[in-house]
Amino acid sequence: MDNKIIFALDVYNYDTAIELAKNVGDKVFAIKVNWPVILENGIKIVRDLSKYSSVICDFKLADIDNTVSLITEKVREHGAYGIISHSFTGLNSLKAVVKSAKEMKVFSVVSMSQESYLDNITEELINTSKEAGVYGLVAPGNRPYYLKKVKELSGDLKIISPGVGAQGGNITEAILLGADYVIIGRSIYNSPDPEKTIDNYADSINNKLNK
Ligand code: O7E
Repeated sequence: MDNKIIFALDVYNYDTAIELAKNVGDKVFAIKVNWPVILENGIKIVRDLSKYSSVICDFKLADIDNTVSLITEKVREHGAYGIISHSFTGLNSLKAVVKSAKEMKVFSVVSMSQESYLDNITEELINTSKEAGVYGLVAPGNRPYYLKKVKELSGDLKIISPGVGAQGGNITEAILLGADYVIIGRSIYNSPDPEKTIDNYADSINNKLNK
């Protein structure tokens, strides 16, 4: 079984971030960074973290084409593996992200782990994402109805799913419903032994799926 976890590294402190990346980097598919670590340390931390794992920049881009292109180019310059964009901003904006990303993978949000207005337009968001040429979709691992719906409509696109652990979702259920990778933050970085916690998640997947 290949590695199914994307670690959401939502911490501020540089040393804490690097230490966690060092300890768990080879046990996860990728590390996802969001504003907490970037606002404190700047985009340069992406290069430092990339020594230990592929890095996905979760900036949930939502702006006009020129602005999202400028941000995407900067992220690419720092060696990120992937970037996350919203898709409600429409085809033009999302296409601009895909174009500027070049070899970087683009994931677009089509449904969130908490109820949102996206729930009314998930199907349109998937169609827009497909037309823009994204690599994958973000769909909730803790809301089975929406994850299933996204899986049914996603075609060949990868699905990455937050909401497992602290937000109540179950890792094996999310994978069985169609998540290719699950995004997990607090229940790993707040645990007394993050490495062991990841091993336990991996064991629960193996036990359930290899039966
Ligand atoms: O709840 P946690 O601590 O396991 O962290 C979940 C992470 O997933 C956190 O970084 C949060 O910003 C992100 N996330 C959601 O929780 N819900 C969503 O709908 C979308 C995301 C997300 O990661 O979107 C881009 C992939």
